[in-house]
Formats: sequence, C-alpha cells, structure tokens
Amino acid sequence: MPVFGALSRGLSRNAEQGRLARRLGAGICLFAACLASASLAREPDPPSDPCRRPEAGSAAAEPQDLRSNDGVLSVDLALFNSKQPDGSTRYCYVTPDGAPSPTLRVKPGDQLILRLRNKLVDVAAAAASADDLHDPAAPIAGPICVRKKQADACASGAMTPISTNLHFHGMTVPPICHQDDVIKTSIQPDDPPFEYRMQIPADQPPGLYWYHPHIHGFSKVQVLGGASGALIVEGIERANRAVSGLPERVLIIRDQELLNPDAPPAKSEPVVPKNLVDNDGDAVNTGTGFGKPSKDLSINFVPVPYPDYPPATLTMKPRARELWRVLNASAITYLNLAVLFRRTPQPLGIVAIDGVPINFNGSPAPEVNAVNHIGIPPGARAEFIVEGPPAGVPALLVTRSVDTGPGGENDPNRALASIVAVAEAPELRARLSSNPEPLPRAALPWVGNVAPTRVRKLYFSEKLDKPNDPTSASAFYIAVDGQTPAPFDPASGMPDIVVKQGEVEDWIIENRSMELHDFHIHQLHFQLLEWSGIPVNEPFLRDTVNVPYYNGRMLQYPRVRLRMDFRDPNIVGTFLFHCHVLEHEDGGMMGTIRVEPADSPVLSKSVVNQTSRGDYDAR
Ligand SMILES: [Cu+2]
Repeated sequence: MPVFGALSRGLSRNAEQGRLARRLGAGICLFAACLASASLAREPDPPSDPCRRPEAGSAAAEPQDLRSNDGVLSVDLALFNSKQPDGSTRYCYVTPDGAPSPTLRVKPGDQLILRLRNKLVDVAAAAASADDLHDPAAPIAGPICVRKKQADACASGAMTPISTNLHFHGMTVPPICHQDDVIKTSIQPDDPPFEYRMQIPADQPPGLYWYHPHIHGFSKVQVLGGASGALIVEGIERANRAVSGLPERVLIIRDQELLNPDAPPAKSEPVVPKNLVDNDGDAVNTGTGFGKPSKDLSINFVPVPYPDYPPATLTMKPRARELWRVLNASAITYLNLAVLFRRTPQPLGIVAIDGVPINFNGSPAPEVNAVNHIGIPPGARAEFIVEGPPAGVPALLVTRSVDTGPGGENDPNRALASIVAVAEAPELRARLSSNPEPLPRAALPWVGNVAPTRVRKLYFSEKLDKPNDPTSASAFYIAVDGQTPAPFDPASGMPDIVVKQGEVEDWIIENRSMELHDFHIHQLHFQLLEWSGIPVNEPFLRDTVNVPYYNGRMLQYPRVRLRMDFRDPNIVGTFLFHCHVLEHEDGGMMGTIRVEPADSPVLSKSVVNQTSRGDYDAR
C-alpha cells in the first residue's frame, strides 16, 4: 500500500513526477487493477491544500450546518490529509463543495446516510519517494503495483496510516458495520465511497455528539490533524425549556502540534518551569499552570498558538444569551473552560453533558446547573448558557490549567477566544424553537434508581521503562481486575467483558498510573456515582470521565464508580471501551465488551468465571 500511496502522491505532486510515475507505471504494471492510478488521473486534482485553516487571531466561524430533510440527512464527505511545511500533517473532512467538518444536524427518528471517501495519502512514503525521485542513483523499488483483491471494508480491520472509518461518539446506535462498528470496519483509499446508514433512535437524547476516525494505532494522528466534526440531535429545547428561543453556537476545540515548539514561554509568565519531555515527545506536566503546552489548541480551527496565545474572536450582541455547544475534539488535551469579564469568572448555566440534557432520562437534576468553570476531557461535550458581556467590557473564553499528574502532559492556562460585544454582531445561524413541544417522559426509570446486577472492577495501568520515572511509560493498559494487563489485541476474538442487555452494572475504574486517564465507552452513557472516594451521585449522564491519577503516596488507588446502563436493545453486539487520550488508546489502553441479547441463555460458566473472580466486588 505505501508504494501505491507514493505513486498516487507522485501523480498529483507535479508534472515531472507525474511523467515519471506514469513511466514507472507503464513499465511495471501488468494488470489493469494496478491502474487505480488511471482512475485517479480522471479525477480532478484536489485543491492545493484541501485542509486549509484560518489564521491565528481570526473570527471563530461556525462550521457549515447540514440539516435533514423529510427525515433523511444524506451527506457526502471525503477525508483528506496534507503535509505541512513544518512537518505536521493535517486531516480534514470536506463536503463536495469544500466545506470543512460540517455539523450534521438530525432529529430523533431520522435516517442518516453518510458516504465517506477515503482520500488519504501516505505522507511519509510520499516524502521518501519524492527524495528518491531527485536521486538519479536511487534504485527503483520492487514491483510498483500488484494485483490485489479489494479487502472487505466491513471485515478487514486493516490498521494502516491510510485506513480510516467513523465512530459516532455518544450515539446509542448498533455497533455493526455501516453503523457504528470500528473494530473491523476499515476503509482504504481505493475503496468506493463507504456508506454509513443508520436510524437515529427516536429516544436519542437531544444534544451534541460528534464523529471522528477510530483506526486502532492511528486514531491520534488523524484526530490531532483535525479529523472531527459535530453531530447534533435536534430538540434540546424540547427536553429543557431553559434554552428555548436561544441562539446556539457550536464551538469545537481541537489540539494540534505546536506551531512554535522552540519558542520560550512568554515573558508575562510568572514562572519559567523546567521543560521535560515524555516518551511521546510531549511536554510533561509542570504542575504550575505555566510553561510550554504539549499541544496547541484551536477553536473552530482558528489556532491559538503557544507562547503568546493570540485569541480567536467571538462576536456577540451585548448581554446576549446564547447556548454554547462545546466539543473537546482534542486528541490528548483536557479543557477547563471559564468565561471571564475583566478577569472575573462568569456563571455558565450547564444544560447538557455529553449530549444528554441534565434533566433527561428521568434524572432528578434541575434544568440548569450554574458553575463558573467546567472541565471537559478529550471526547466530552458541555452545553451551557452564556450571557455575553456588556458593550465595551473585555471578555475572554479561557481554559485553565488541568493537573494531569506527574506522568501527564503539560496543560497550562491559556486564552482561547476574545468575546467582543457589539450591537451590530451578526445573528447566529441557528436558533432553538421558542415554543417547543415537550418530549415524552423517559420510558425507563432513572438509572440511578436501578439496582446493579453486579459490580466489576477495572483498572488503568502503564508499563514504565524506568520504574521511578512516570514519564517513561511505554505501554498502556486497561484491564479487568484479576486479569494480567495486556495491550488491546484487535485479533482476539474474545471480549474482555460480557454483559446482558437489559441489565445495569456498577463499574469501579481504578487508576494505578501517575497520570490522568479519560474513560470512555461506546454506545452508552453512565452515571458517575463516586469520584476519588467521594460519593457524588451526579444526577445526569456522561459517556466520558476523568479518572484521577495515583501520586505514589496514596493508600488506595484513585477510582471512580460508574453505573453502566446496558438497557437499550440497540447496543447488542461487541464494542469498545478505552482511554480517550488517544496516544493511550493507540498504545493499547482499550478493551472489548460484548452485550448479549436479553433473551440469550444465561452467561456461560467460563464467562461468569471471567467476570467474577476473587476480587469481584459484590454489593
Ligand atoms: Cu489515558
């Protein structure tokens, strides 16, 4: 595949290389199948950089909205990548008219049809090939093309830098091919457009979800490069009257490689922390809130680069009330957002977390929960009401430092956007209905009131190259307590956990490593019952949660206790749970769960043994 990738890249680079590639092709390719390159030649050249991005300091424009029509949202997307002069690689979803990362807007019960074209090139192989082309003495590498049978995109599970697929994060849709399977589904660059076709459940909570690639081993590079977009299930105002009539603003915060990696911290920083680098080359947590971050952030693709963090711009009408729908699409960066007027934190009225209105599903929560900052781990979402500043008052959206532990990445305080209040600010494109028809009540009791069938214990751990150096991690695990930790094995046919649809379980997730991890499970939401030994009984749901780090001195490993809801019949099948810090996920911190149909025979003896050994924590 790399050779073919290099060849196709050669075709598009310039005429000279194109001629050479054709010469090589004519001389060596013997089979028509080789000349997928011929079909490439018939396609229009991609624009010079299909993943163009706005300048630092510019307006954080909202992504384009694609709305369903007569119950169907039909979308064509292509995933491109492009190598940048600084050596980084951007990834981008693009519509046929060139709009990047559109927001997919569907209603409960709609059908979503998404045709994904994989337009990735192997940038590493292409760069090597370009070097060879300039070296007349370079030998021509082996056969350029070989006849190859097209792999079944539903079954191949291929894990290469140019494979891709889609995960619909947070959606309660079946974990099967053409819907939300990411274990076997793998789309290659010469595949025809791959069609996703799914029914949005009629009872899907209305809120902010998202789509991103999920190829094991390559999730980080694709998401860090920008492959992500919002998916909104419409009707939040039908669940939560507090937002009815409000204009809504979609803000996607991503991370990316540092634009100025060699710059010293800004002179305005009160301390200059020592800069350490971990095994992945990321700046290690300084514990000070200052110093070089491991990654830059962007807001709606406007970069806010280290060291000066020039903020993007958000323009609002003075004192306007808006619903902000914020997605942390970062590969590894935690957020802790606050809105400051003249440095004073303002109330943020939380109405939904991870796509689910806080007062939904029979939860006892109020409609709005006022806070003055909100943590959003990678992959998570928060939707909250913001009241804009009065005209002329300086205001900022910032993220505050997150302490990721001695082995974690540095995540300092930084600005994201300057909020400018002016009367002539343009209207936002979307506004929620001011007279919504209320959604029916939840059919099932609040999960917090359901007795769990069993309790399981899992734990995050890392293998340290140097036992006394938490920054030296070389392997990442999530294991069921009692089992030997092992990295995720895509070839294993055995699920790590088997549960039965219709049941509710409590999971205790421990962190035995010295950095923060970010537990996520596909297909379902859970309730956070305890966090670090403190009962919290959150009256709302999440699909992603931080698990605090071990500091080497605690008597007990930090843990969270989650009430896992396996009641929805849509989730029958096999899917994943993992750390949503994607270099941990790619490194093996992932496991599989199989949800068996409710009417299946009782769990087999071996499975029961597997899930209830000695340290089974009965309740
Ligand atoms: Cu992690």
